[in-house]
Amino acid sequence: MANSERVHLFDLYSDFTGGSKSWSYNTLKARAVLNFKGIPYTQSWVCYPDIKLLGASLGLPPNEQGRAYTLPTIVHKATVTSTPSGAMTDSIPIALHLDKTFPSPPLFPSGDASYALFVAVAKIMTLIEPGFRPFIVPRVPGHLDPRGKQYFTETRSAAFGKPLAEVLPTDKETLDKLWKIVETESAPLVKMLKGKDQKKGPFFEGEKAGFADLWVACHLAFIERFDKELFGKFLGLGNGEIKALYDACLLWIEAQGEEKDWPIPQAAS
Ligand SMILES: N[C@@H](CCC(=O)N[C@@H](CS)C(=O)NCC(=O)O)C(=O)O
Repeated sequence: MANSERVHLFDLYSDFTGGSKSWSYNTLKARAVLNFKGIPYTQSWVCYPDIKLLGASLGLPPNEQGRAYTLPTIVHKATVTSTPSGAMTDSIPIALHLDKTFPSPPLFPSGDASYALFVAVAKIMTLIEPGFRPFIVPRVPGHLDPRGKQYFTETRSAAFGKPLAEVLPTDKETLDKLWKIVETESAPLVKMLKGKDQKKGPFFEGEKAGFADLWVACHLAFIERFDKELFGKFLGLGNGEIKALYDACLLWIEAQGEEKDWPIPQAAS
């Protein structure tokens, strides 16, 4: 049976517990799709410097853009044929593959229109992100294991061009400027969620949830894990539309697969 073997999800380690353990909006995207569709899966937690070794050990080709190996990665030998190990990586291709393999419920309930909606929502999230990223990224290392913490601090300090600790905004002018970005760029999302007169339901498509909803919820969860105050401000946007969306998606964000050890050769630290 093609689908009887469980999917395995590689997620990033954190010291958060229970439904909050998964924190990266990228890995959450794959997790949310598995949970949304009720696909049985196993999971294991990976330390940052081991992601590359994991990818190589699974025979994955390096990514063409960005870092060579990234999570989320899944293994599902029964349906992934692009690698002999049954591994594939990258959150959107994973979501599309799972949607094809496990069609119900659909990630795009109105077909092409839902896909177009997702593309627009994802673009809007990239516009909002500069408003919250500086609050979150500097707080990540405090929740990683020691090797992950060192790797993350080094690589992200290099990406920001200054020590990560100096990225966290503290002065009022910067705080106001960043919040203005959030308010301005999230206004279309609030408007879309509010809808016209008769709109019912907390999702972009009313009562039908889809990938666009999960996408936003994954970003909100990322903020929630590290900055409860900022998260509260997000939930207060509009007239509670964002809060209603998050609350309705929470079960798909928080659900967990069965823990399954997947040993990875250790990188030298
Ligand atoms: N486009 C990729 C991006 C994934 C990504 O950047 N993942 C990060 C974790 S949030 C990662 O694995 N980084 C590896 C590294 O920093 O070495 C996706 O959506 O899957």
